[in-house]
Amino acid sequence: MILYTNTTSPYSRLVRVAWREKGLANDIAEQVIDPWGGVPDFLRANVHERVPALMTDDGQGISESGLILQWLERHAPQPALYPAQGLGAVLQRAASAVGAIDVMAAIIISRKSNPDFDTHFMGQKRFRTLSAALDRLEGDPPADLAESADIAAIATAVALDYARFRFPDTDWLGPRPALAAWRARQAGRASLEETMPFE
Ligand SMILES: N[C@@H](CCC(=O)N[C@@H](CS)C(=O)NCC(=O)O)C(=O)O
Repeated sequence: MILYTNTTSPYSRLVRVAWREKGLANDIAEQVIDPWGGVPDFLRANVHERVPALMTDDGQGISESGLILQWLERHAPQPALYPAQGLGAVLQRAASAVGAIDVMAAIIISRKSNPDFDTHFMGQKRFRTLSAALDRLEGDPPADLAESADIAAIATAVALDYARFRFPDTDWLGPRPALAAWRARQAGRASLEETMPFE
């Protein structure tokens, strides 16, 4: 199996962390590519030319991080990304975290076509909802990865690290002590350490 990825993409990191938490890191070849570079094998895996994209051993090209995670959960059910017990609460937290990732990615992309995006009313909405999502997680943080390596915990770690990576001038965790303590407890987790974003 090949996972097309890059070193900055938070969507790719969701999949890369989940893969490691399931103990399958050796079952997959990660290929770092430039999604703007027209790499032919990658285009076969994802017609939309975005990372992550998975090419399975039987030649199925699966893109969209959420769909790849569904495939992964069937392929290796434990530890569960979507645990049967408390599923609603896990998905509610995951929605806040994945939504925060979407908002940050939207800001980065929108800045490319509109340098004033941050002050545009759409930009202001994006930053407002990003803060609201983190506030919600502050009030109801996920379980630690050591307890439950579920989609809420993985997505929260990816969102917090992406916020620090892309928006380093903002103190995201200072005003959110519960989330700060939560992230500190995940320090040293191999799945996170091996996938920290870098340019
Ligand atoms: N909804 C997709 C989003 C994937 C995505 O936007 N990936 C970005 C990198 S973070 C990308 O490849 N961008 C290249 C492009 O937009 O052409 C997912 O969940 O996988």
